[in-house]
Amino acid sequence: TKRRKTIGGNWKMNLNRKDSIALAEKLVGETDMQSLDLCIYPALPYLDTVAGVLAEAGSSIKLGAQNFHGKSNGSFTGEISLEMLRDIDCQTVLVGHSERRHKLGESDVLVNQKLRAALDTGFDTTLCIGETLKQREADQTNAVNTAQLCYGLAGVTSDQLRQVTLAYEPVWAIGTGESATPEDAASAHAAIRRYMEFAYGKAAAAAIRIQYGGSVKPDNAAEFFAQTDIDGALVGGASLEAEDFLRIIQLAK
Ligand code: G2H
Repeated sequence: TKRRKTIGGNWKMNLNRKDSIALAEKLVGETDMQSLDLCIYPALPYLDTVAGVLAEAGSSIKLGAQNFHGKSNGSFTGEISLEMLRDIDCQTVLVGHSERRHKLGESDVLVNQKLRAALDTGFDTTLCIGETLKQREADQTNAVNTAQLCYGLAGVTSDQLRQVTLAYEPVWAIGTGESATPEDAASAHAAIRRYMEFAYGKAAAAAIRIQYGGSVKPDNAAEFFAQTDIDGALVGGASLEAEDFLRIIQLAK
């Protein structure tokens, strides 16, 4: 099966208003999106501003939110709803990023609630999964990924699965400069696809896209993209510099 590659730029809690605009402007100028899907995830306060940059350029880069609350409105001080995100032309969201699981205490149950709320509201959703160093050393990589998929996707129908992209991000490789070897990543991706086949059948497993994430850079991206089960990347650090990110996009084409 030929799957269209998909690249995400997760800006995390970085860049101010001016730098967010500047980066978005550089990206819209230079991306031809015929052959892949591209999405950027600016910090929440600048989503609307970046949406303006994308709209003005008629860009097909998708706007994504790094976080959101699953309820549509109400007394949830400090939270932002999917309806609000849709109102500012945000089309896609991240769920289950390891930083939210491990630094901000998001459980599998919460990840599942958020994922289903996003799918029900019509958002495309990237579900992130991945093992910690301790779990990898205990040979639990595939067991952890399978459990996170099983909990994360509970109640998600085959129809809804078309709105889902997966991102495999080994926690020990995130922002550490330490990336998994392409072979390690490929074997985790293959196991993830096997689980998806078990859960949703052959066709759905062949169609779903699995991004790799964790210190992807211009000089290692090509090796990841060359693996059959790796369908793109979720890029953090290297998405903050237009030149690096554009290089990675180029390599995915
Ligand atoms: C993994 C990745 C983007 P980085 O979190 O989600 O970040 O490329 O900085 O490791």
